[in-house]
Amino acid sequence: MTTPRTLSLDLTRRALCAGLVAAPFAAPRAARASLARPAGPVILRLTGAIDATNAEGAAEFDLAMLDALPQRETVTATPWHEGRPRFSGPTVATVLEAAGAGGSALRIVALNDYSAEMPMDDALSIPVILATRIDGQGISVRDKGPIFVIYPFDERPDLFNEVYFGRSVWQVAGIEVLA
Ligand SMILES: Nc1nc2c(c(=O)[nH]1)N[C@H]1C(S)=C(S)[C@@H](COP(=O)(O)O)O[C@H]1N2
Ligand SMILES: [Mo]
Repeated sequence: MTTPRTLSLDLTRRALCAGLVAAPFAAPRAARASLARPAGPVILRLTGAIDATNAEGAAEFDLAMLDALPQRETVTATPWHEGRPRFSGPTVATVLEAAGAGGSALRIVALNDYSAEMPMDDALSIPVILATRIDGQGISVRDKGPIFVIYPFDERPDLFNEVYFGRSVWQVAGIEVLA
């Protein structure tokens, strides 16, 4: 018969074992996180606080890799487009997950070296899209592509203001995950 004392000892031993077993496996998890290597031109480069890399200190994505992630779309007006186009692409959160990212904020960097800081909370609580398509068509650099940060303004009219316009980086080339 199991007395309360031996039960608690048993639980303690199990907790210790779990800890001892879990610890060595927890650390290499990052290294094991797999991220395919891009076959085509790299259009997005994540750096900083990321676990999954496929280049020196970076997680690089070509268009096919971004297309392979779950897609989100939103139909919305923006200050930069006529009418209400349909924007589609992976969400910022999806891309962060693919790169095993964890941090407090993101620095979104554009081809022209403009950059804006996005609080991690935006990525976690708003389906912000890294749009790779407008009405199903790829976005040329001339049209502020290949990636345009799109907040779902029509779904969330409260976001339609300068704070979020400033975070709506176009010609996105990189995301630095800030610890
Ligand atoms: N690539 C890039 N994205 C950018 C900017 C920029 O200069 N370059 N400016 C940002 C800021 S601060 C704002 S308010 C809006 C400005 O858009 P507008 O220049 O069309 O008014 O875009 C944002 N996205
Ligand atoms: Mo701005």
